[in-house]
Amino acid sequence: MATNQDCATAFSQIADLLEITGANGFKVNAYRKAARSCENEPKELGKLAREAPAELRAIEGIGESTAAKIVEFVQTGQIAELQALRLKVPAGLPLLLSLQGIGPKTVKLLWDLAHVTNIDELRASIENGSLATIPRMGEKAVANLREAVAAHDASGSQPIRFRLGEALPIADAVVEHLRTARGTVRVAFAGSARRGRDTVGDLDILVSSDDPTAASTAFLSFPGIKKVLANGATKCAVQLNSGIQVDLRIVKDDAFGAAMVYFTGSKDHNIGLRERAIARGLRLNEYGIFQIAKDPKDDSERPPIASKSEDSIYEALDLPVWPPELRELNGADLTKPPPRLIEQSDIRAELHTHTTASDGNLTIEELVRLAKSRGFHTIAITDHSRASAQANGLTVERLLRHIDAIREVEARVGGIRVLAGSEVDILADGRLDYDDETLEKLDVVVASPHTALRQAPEVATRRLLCAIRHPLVHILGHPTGRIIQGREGLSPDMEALCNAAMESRTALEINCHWSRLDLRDTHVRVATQIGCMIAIDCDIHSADDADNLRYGIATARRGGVVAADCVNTWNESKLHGWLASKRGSPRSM
Ligand code: DGT
Ligand code: CA
Ligand code: CA
Ligand code: ZN
Repeated sequence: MATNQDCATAFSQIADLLEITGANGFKVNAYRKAARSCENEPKELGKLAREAPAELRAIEGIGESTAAKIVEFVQTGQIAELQALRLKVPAGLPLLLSLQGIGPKTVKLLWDLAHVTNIDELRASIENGSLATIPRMGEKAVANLREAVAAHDASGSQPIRFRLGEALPIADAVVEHLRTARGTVRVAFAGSARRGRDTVGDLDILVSSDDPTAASTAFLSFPGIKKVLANGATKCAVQLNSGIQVDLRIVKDDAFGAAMVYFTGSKDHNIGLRERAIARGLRLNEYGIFQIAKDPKDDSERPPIASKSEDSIYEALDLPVWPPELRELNGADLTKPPPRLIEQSDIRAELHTHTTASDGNLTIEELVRLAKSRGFHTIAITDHSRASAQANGLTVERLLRHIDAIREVEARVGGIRVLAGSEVDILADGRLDYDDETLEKLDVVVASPHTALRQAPEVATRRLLCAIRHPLVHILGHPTGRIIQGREGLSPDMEALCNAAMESRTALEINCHWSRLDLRDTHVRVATQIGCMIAIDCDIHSADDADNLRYGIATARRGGVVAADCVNTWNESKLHGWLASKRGSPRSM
């Protein structure tokens, strides 16, 4: 079945091939836009194509022709235009697009003028010098291509992406390493890592320095480098033992802000900024914003209007400063002020944790002390229910004794509210794993799917709606059950879930573990647009898990969550008021 990602991939392949074959730019852009729309679309395109194809056209970026192609793809598994385009170009040519920094324009140039049709021919034409004789192929362009081929040879052809929780600690370590180097002024990471994407292709580190050689030497002394891919005056790239590539850019401190904007991306956001600049008679690049010279022959260096800080770049374009996590939305109106997004310091409660009673490795007391050390006013203990046998889920009898133990620790430790809860399995048919009489005894109920994660979307939607509407459930835990790079999980109708969650005042969880990040960013966006409540929880099994909060916060920010949307930011009385509203008689203090 064609997933949204499959549709997106097909459209961007069409766009690439059209561009390589010299098609009209409008057509190319229409397919690129359609690809991004498919990727960001929370509804299932396959389902729409089958059940309500007319609705496809209502999606921003999907027109008559692209809508028809989605239907064709869903019905036949193929798109005739894509097949036809593939026949028009040599088979090895599209693979050149997988080289870093090589777009369809370059591929077209290589094919038209250098008669390069695959990577081997490209490598040969660089080495024998024939490429350098082609018009429009400057020394720098050839050097970039050489670097790209070398990177391809080093990493193999399969681009691997790293999960946010694997990549960010490395980014932090590289930044820290460079901070202490001689001559470095400002150091930061940019790219998709800064935008908080759930996976990143490579890390992009930026450093400003008066002494570029010292900066690159320091970078190349970072421990764990497997291979140096590039080593230039302003640009280095390495591959670490873990396989991740780290790009370093060295800039003058005056240009740090402009470079941060450029290398944070996303590419789409950069394009939006650049169009805005052009419309105002300005030029924007990684060095700054410049006035365009009136006389085209006047190419004297002028100082930029803005370049030192990111804020100054946005100000010069008369735009609000966009948080990195939102520099992604295609078709977003850049002039519309973005919301004041939630921050990690807004979090004051953790509502999803496991102790040694089920599959955690902390005791109740250790968890409570951990939460106190974070300054939280509330922590919920939510061990697994009995159906999660592999996780040592609690029988009703064990649960009742566990509640007593939780009350005892709360009284003994003091200074923090400790909630007796459960992470109750949502069974395949939507029933919960404990009966209502048992659930009523709990202060907080997180209901989560753990099994039957390959259900058809309609079945999954019905199942999760049961849990959301259950009057004793507070939070829907990791709603889709996806594991990034592990399993797809459920694909429920997110809009239906969010509408029901809104009505029943049930919160939808963003599970902070970097292998889950579930809800994912696009789902969170649907939730915030509908206005439903979000829980951001670490699903703590061991002390380290509490540090995953930053990944959940990044995902929340990408979805446009503001503090008030998130129950974990509420003060004690508001949070406990909501929890008690789903119980007949609130527990007396
Ligand atoms: P990744 O590494 O695949 O997860 O995604 P990014 O966004 O980190 O992409 P990367 O590492 O290729 O480039 C970092 C940023 O540099 C990117 O977000 C925007 C900027 N950039 C790179 N290439 C281009 C380009 O051709 N045009 C524009 N406007 N910006 C670019
Ligand atoms: Ca990157
Ligand atoms: Ca990069
Ligand atoms: Zn769970």
